[in-house]
Parts: sequence; C-alpha cells; structure tokens
Amino acid sequence: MAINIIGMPIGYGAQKHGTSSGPDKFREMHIEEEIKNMGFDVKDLGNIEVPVVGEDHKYKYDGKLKYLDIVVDANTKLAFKVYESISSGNFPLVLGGDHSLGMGSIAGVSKHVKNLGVIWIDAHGDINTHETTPSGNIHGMPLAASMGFGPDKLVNLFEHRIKVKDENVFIIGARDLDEGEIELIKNSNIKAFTMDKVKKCGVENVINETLSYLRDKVDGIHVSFDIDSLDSSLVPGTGTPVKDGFTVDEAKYILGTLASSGMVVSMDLVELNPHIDRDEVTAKTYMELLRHVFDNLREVEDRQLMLG
Ligand code: Z70
Ligand code: MN
Ligand code: MN
Ligand code: MN
Repeated sequence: MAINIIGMPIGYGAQKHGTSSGPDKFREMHIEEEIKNMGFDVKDLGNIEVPVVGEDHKYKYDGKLKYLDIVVDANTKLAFKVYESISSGNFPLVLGGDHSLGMGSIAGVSKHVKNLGVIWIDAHGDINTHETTPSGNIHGMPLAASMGFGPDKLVNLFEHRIKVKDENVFIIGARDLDEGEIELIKNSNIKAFTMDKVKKCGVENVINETLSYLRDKVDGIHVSFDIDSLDSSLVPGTGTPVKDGFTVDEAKYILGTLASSGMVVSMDLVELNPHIDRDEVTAKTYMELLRHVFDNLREVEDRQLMLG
C-alpha cells in the first residue's frame, strides 16, 4: 500500500478561487516527506489539470451553477485518478482545492468500494441541489450529488449511478446549514451530527456511534475533511469560517480515531486558501492534523503486518 498524493487545484466551486493554490501549499509544507518519515511509501501523482478561465465562464454553461462544466470536467479527471489509485491497492489522499472535489473523489473510490461509507466533517452540509442552493457555488453541493440528489450533470459524474447510499453518510460538525439542506436531512436517511448534537452527546460518543454503525454496513470509509469544521478563530486561511467549531485537539481526536479504525480507505483535505491565511497558521494546523492521521494509520498497518 502506498499513499498517493493527488492535488486538485480547483477554486471554481467556491466564492473565492484561492483554494486552487492549496495543493502546492501542502507540498511547500513538505507533505510528502512528512508522510514518508512516518514510514509510508508515498507517491505524489501531481495535480489534476484545471483550466484557468475568466469571469465570463461563470454562467457560460448554466445560469445558476457557477463554472459548471469546468467543475464537472476536473472532477471527472479526478475520479479516474482516484479510481486508478485505489484499485491498485493504494490510499488516495486528495488535496484541495474547494470541496466540490468531494464529488470526484467519491465517484472514483465508490467504483472500487461498492458499498462505501462517507464521513463528511464540515461546518457546512454541502448537500444543496440546483433547487436549494442560495449561492450557485458547487462546493455547497458535492455530498448531495454523490447520493443522487441534484442536477444530472453532477449526479451522473464519472458514471451514471448513486455513489453512496444516504444511510451510509455521516455529516459531523455542521453549524451553517441552509433551509433546503435541513429539509433534505429530514427527508432522507443521512446521519447528521450537527455541532449542537456533538456538544450534547460528546465528540467521543459521536465518533464511536458513527464507526460502530458503519462497521457492519460498509466495506470502506471515505473521509472528506473541510478545514472550516474548525473554529473560525483557528483557521483564517479558509473562505467561509464559521464560529463555534472544533478545537485542534477535537479535530485530531476525530481524525485520529477514524484513522485507527482500519476502515478508512481514502481521504480529502479541502478548503485551504493560502492567499488569505495569516502566518501560515491554517496550513500549519493542517499539517499537524495530517501527521496525527498518518501516525494512526501507521499503527493500523503495523497491526495488520503483525497479524500477517
Ligand atoms: C452554502 C452554499 C460552503 C464551504 C461554504 C455554503 C457552502 N451552504 N461550503 N464553504 N466549504 O453556498 O451552498
Ligand atoms: Mn465543505
Ligand atoms: Mn465548509
Ligand atoms: Mn502513535
């Protein structure tokens, strides 16, 4: 098993496009060396090609969904790359980029892992559709599209099929949900641990509950981590910070516990916008989280090696 770094320099799914510099920022922070130093075989597969276009492309393909074709094309390429990686026995680590890339990742992973679970850690739900989006920004829609909710262009991405069953989707840490998103949660089987619920139940119980539910139901878990799940005071380098979020220690606990479950097969790290960061604090925090993830994955690997 090798860790495959896949850069997805996309910003067209968000209001601010600076997340396109995210993947190269992770490289500047020596992500490959860091993971290597923890005893992994790492291969950087480079960046997915995303064309640079002007404002005139915003509504060129659709009157509402911004940069629709660019986002779809880039995510189709990402899906191929992720599928290639995971079906060769490797671990795709997708570096964003805005969260629209979750569609491409999940499309790729789910072609190989037929019965997939998804854990979406985010201040937002990202379950808007073309009918409910208040912004037209596609990074607010990828999780809905992966479950089959939304416009054909997104739902049919890579392959015409539902990539993950709503009952196997967990949203953790949401505290800025739109009306239509709240409706979809009510009318579907999505498991949403909003921040209010997390506070009430305790973060340990939420993660235990999530893992014990998915353990008998799925063959692998994709973790999609949005850095804006952390408290706005901690992450200046992200486009839509929201208060009352996770502390760094809570985020480490969540990601570390998920990693040590042995069920995680792929991961996204999204919404790092280096252009608006302050003294690299968000980038550095991301690296701290990442080291913790791979420390825990290392222990899983060691355990599996010992058991032969
Ligand atoms: C809002 C929308 C969103 C991230 C903002 C915001 C979505 N629900 N996602 N920042 N990461 O426009 O759909
Ligand atoms: Mn998000
Ligand atoms: Mn978010
Ligand atoms: Mn350790």
